[in-house]
Amino acid sequence: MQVRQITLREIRMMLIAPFETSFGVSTQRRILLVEADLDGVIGWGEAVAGETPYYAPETTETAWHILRDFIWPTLKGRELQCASEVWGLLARIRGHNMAKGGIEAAVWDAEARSKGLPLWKILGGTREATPCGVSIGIKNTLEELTEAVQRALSAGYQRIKIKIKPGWDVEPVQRLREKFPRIRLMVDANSAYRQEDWPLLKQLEAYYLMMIEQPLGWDDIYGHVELQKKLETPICLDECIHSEEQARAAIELGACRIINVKLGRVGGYTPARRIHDLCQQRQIPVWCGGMLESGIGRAHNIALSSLPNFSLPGDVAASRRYWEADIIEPEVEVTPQGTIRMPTGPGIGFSPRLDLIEKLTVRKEILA
Ligand code: OSB
Ligand code: MG
Repeated sequence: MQVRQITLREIRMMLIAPFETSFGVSTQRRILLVEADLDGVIGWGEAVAGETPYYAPETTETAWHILRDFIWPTLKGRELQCASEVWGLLARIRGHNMAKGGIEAAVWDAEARSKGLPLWKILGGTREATPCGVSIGIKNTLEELTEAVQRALSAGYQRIKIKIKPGWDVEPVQRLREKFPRIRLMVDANSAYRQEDWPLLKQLEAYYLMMIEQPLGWDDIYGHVELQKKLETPICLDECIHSEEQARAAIELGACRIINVKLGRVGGYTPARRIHDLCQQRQIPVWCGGMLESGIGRAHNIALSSLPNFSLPGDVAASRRYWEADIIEPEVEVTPQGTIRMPTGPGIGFSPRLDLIEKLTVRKEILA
């Protein structure tokens, strides 16, 4: 397959409701879509960088720059046997995993479409459906929080994750445990705590959480090793794991017992599958994280979640939790049992709604 052309597009999409984490509030997304033309077959990907560098170093702007000025010149006109070659070709570019993951995913989609097969099958997926959880942002009141949790449970979601930060941690968890003693509950701090806050995190252990996600610094493996020694609750790492090497270090050193895998954070399917395989060997369960993606990024998260060690419910939720109208057809739906079924069509198995995408586009560049 020859990489003939790529199209970059920035679309703007309003979230149904603002999403607050320890690092800020998101109301409108600036989403970078990547369309790759391989021998005339079009594949779609999403570079999942945020608007700000507060979760990870990349932003929508940096991803655009790296894709146009460094990734495109590397891939232009290349003959590829398969999409798994992309990661190696881009190895010279350090970091910028979200930019790499956006194009890599588009090439995988194109390869699967050209073979007429679902992407999840060519990835080696074995799960016909994936269990779903939700990620619930920081709310103004405990009442608002309990209502949001109740709605998610009524919709069937199998696991509830709430965002925490200093001042919004023990109380909300305690309240949820009173109201919902039996649910699968976890928290995500997005690096809002420091090692010396361990006694506070220890208090959370009274509420038997499934895991505590990324309590300490985004690059602090050692801090998590020390913290995990003090906690019985498993630590799950998100921000810290941006490569297979970081995953190996975290596992070998005991920094975590669970890993959240995000395609963008690790740079695409090739590193994501390696981390998946490593975790499987070491009996570390993984789950698929989310980045408030449009339907394109979400479709890729669904495909990734078909791999066998994605045994815990992910942050892969229905389109309607995020958007008034999603950019794919059909929209992502969650069954009353709280699962998403793997699609049966070729590629990502969802069709981009080109008319809607055009309307939402604020910037477009064709690289040929
Ligand atoms: O830490 O998992 C995270 C959203 C943006 C950035 C980081 C995170 C999140 C979420 C939302 O938790 C997951 C989703 O529903 O897409
Ligand atoms: Mg997280």
